[in-house]
Amino acid sequence: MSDEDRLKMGVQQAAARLQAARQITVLTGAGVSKESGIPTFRDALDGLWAQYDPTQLATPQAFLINPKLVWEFYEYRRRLMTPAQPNPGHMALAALQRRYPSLRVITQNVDDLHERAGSSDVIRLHGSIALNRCFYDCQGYPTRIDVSLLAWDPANGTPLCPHCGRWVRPDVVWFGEVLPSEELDRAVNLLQRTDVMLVVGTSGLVTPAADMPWIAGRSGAFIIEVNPDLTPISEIADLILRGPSGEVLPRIVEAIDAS
Ligand code: BV8
Repeated sequence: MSDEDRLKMGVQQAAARLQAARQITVLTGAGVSKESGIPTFRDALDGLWAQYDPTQLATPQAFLINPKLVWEFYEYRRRLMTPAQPNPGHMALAALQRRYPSLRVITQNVDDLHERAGSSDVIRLHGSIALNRCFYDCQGYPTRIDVSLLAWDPANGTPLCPHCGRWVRPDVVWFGEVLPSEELDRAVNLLQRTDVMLVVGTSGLVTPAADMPWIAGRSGAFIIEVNPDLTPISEIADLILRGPSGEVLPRIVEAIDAS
């Protein structure tokens, strides 16, 4: 059987499972934004950033050692994300939620492409790169800061909190930091009553997000993985659709609508 025939058959199986589902939960990673032009964590970054490992910059320790470097790393990624548009994969997940309103997307991504594609009530495990907050949350967590209202010289590095005068940081979850408890609790509660889970565009290496397919699987969920490559999650996937999410997900929606 050719890869295309295998994928065609898999898309039909996925469509049938989703149509029969009571609770569909989707977990996305950087791969779902790849076709929007946003590099994944596995991709080499260009220029200055090619010499850095993102996991070594996305930590509170790195920020305390060199706030200006880490701030500029996030400004670089914000510039990459600004022109990015939702791709057909994001649009397909929003279309699925319109057909199945209880569907929820849990994302590891810090871009806003799911929301801009029309997905609602997205569970954001790792925060949002578009937002900033006081590094010390001096007014309580989260002390959000709108840096567009601050007069500051980027040459001096990060803006300073208008309340306490200390550093402003991106409102994302860094490695070594705990995830927002409300989002994590919502995700786990959902997974325990999920009967079909789509795992899209994640290498399954970062925890606790990477544990989520196992949580759903233990609760009896049928796991469908959408990824051009195999990952640790492939070992527990009941159905593997090998391909880019921007091509595979729209085909699943088409198969549902055609049936
Ligand atoms: C925590 C926000 C409790 C920031 C991110 C040792 C010491 C300390 C901690 C740890 C340790 N060992 C493990 C840990 C836990 C650690 C961890 O998992 N580390 C990893 C490096 C092993 N996790 C944490 O620290 C978490 N907190 O555990 O708190 C704690 C506290 C203290 C000490 C211990 C425990 C916090 C993790 C959150 C980090 N923040 N993002 C920012 O963005 O800058 S994580 C970030 O990386 C992303 O959000 C995402 O989660 C992850 C990257 O993974 P993916 O999204 O999967 O992307 P990736 O590039 O890896 O893969 C892309 C995939 O797409 C590939 O499979 C590819 O094949 C596929 N693809 C490509 N093209 C396409 C495609 N798929 C579909 N279509 C395509 N077209």
